[in-house]
Amino acid sequence: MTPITTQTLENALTAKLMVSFGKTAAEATDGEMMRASALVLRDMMALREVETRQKARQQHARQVHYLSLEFLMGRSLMKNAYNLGLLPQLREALEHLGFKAADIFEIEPDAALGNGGLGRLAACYLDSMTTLEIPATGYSICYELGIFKQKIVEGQQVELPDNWKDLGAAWLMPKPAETQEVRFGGTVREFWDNGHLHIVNEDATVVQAVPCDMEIAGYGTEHVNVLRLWDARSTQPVDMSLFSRGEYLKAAEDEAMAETIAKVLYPEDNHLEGKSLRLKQQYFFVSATLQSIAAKHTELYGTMKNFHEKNVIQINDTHPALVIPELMRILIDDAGMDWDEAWDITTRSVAYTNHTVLSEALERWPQSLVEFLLPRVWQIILEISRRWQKKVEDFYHDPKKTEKMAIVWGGQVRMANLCIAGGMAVNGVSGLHSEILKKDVFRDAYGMEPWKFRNVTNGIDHRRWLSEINPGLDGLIRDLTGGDDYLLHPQALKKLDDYADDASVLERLGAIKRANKAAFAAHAKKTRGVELNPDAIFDVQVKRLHEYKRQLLNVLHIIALYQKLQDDPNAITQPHTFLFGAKAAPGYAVAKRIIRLINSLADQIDHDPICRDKLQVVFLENYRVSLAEQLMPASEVSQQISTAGKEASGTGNMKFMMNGALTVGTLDGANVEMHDLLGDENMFLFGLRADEVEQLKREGYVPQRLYNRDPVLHRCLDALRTGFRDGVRYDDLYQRLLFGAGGSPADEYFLLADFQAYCQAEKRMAETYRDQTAWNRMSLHNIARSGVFAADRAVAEYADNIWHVPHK
Ligand code: 26V
Repeated sequence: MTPITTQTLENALTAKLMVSFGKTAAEATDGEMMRASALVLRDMMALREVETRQKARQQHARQVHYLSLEFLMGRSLMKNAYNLGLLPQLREALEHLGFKAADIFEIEPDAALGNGGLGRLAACYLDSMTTLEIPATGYSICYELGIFKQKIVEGQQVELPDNWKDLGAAWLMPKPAETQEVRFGGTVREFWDNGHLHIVNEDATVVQAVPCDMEIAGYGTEHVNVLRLWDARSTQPVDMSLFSRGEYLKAAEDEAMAETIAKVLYPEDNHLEGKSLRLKQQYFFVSATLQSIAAKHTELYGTMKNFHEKNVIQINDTHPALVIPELMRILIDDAGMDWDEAWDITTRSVAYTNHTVLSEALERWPQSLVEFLLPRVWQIILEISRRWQKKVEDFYHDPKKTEKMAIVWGGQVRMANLCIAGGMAVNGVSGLHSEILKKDVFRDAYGMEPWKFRNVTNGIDHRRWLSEINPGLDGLIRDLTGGDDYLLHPQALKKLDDYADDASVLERLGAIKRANKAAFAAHAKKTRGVELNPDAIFDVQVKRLHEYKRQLLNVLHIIALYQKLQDDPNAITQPHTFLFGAKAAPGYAVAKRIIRLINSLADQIDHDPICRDKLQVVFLENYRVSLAEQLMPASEVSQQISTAGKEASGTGNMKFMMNGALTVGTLDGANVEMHDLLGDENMFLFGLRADEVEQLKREGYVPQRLYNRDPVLHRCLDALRTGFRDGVRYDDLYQRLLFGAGGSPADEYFLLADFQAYCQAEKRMAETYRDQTAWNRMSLHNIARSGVFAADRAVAEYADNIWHVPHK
């Protein structure tokens, strides 16, 4: 392939501006230039995608289909230019044409079609699947509105709609010719025709699913995959002739249903609300996806009998679990197979990843809703459930186990059990999490079918999360490892360990961090008007707000520090800045209270002259992928302080580590694996272990005792009740911790139990920080050992152990 020069790119941009917007470069706005850039790159990727697809077809390669209700893609312009090897040329071309490249990158909205970890993981995996040259497709919904934009008004979260498509749609290629029809409701009718039994869904509401494809370029390869996002449309515009036939209302209803399905991403994370629209979304995208896969497969092979040989369907949590009965439906009703053959194919095609052990997040749907909305799928689920139950009974002869493992029980459909029954593999996302699945959450299923259970520890796209966003560190790595080998072989980062005693390297590493902090401070000043001291420790907790993630524990420690400072203004010598970023699910009242508390505390400290140049708290509004990209390179301390056993893996922890931040954390999720690599000496570990948490729960945990015994804790909890200078009191949070409320037990997540240990860990951290050489050495070891947390490694494990597909 001939390399693309700045000049070629410049010409392409000029032409694109002209053709698509009727503008010259001099007339175009930043937004138009961003879209023109996207279109130019999209054209290049589209060509390669056709070639990739043709090659896979010729080779009859096995295809991976990655189904997820969420893909938290973030911005794509810099990423695609980077992967296509065009970033320097694009920058130059933009500047030549009179634009500031940084402004063009900055104007792109995040494609925020996800809540947090689960959605971002899917985005990282698309990059790796493509880079590893795996023929893979991602599938999701083309939500009109992504995760809400967060504003903080008088300390409180306000949600605004995230209209990302105005500029973001430049990446999308509608493929109306590949539209699928998805049917809801109606009745199931069986009839015989010429000796064949036919099953049809009559009087159903039909919604059209129109694919909008987003091209995904890999790094260092011509391979291009696709993220297929389904848009919902009504079958036809409301037809007035239906009116006279009394069908007008039905038509109007269909249109209303179609319009709402792809409207908005559900903003709950780790909490299920059994809303019928959510179930419609799930079936809509599952059915459209499977029909399109089946159509392509049949076109190529003329049969569905070898479906499992040529396709593997990975489902991201249980949200796409309806693939199991839907594939059964297609194989039985459309392809004419009998039950056993269809079941054999289905159970060799689908694999399930679990991402949470929180019981409130395990999906259960009311049977009445499934029955009403998806009558044929319901019949199939019932039959799957009946057969599974018989198998369990025959194996265990234990009614308790029968109940626990049931798919349909007590008027509910339990999606996780459906996935275990209908899948060939079930995996957790970190070593600890996968063990908990086997020992606890899915214990009985593991006892019956142990071969299905695996672990694949999560990983992140290290090209985006290190090389692209942290050019200073990327430069150092290239110098020390002798080039850019680490981009495709992340384990090459290990070589950095050799420089642990090289003073000049450690100093350079420190200088890079200092420059990144200054850059972040400048960005924060410009975009939010907050003043950050780049000489303070940047101590960061950014993630969704949830009680189990224990942002409140972080707050309690800061209150303790603040009170210490009241007693002795010289208690802190090293300036310390605590940064928070977190969205709360709109219906999660406690989470919203904690956001308000962080803002109350920030305001209090801000207005107290004692704290000047010593202590600062900042709540960063609207935390999202593009903000994380600014923040990770500037962070020094990574707060990963969830109650042990609750965080399935975490992936933010990996991003911090790769950018040289040191972790203050519990032995939870992938922190355990980080600790295995780093040892006690390179991270600040504290708190109860997962088994100790369980033991304490069994023995009876009484947080009040700790409150009565520990005067520091006592005083800091009392501060919640007294409230802050803004006049807001947090008696509700105090009550929750000491007495429990609304059905949840006192201090459900063991903050008080870990409080002292946490304060000590923070103290050790701050003391270590005084010795910058020691700090930088620890930081270097963190970067050096972060290679295993590359998504390339994780995807290769999926490919080898679950999908059985070859890869680069
Ligand atoms: C559940 C629900 C329930 C219905 C409404 C929408 C919704 C959205 C998400 C979820 C489950 C979220 C589970 C999740 O995000 N888990 C996170 O997955 C990360 C990637 O594996 C992992 O690093 C985090 O530890 C885990 O919390």
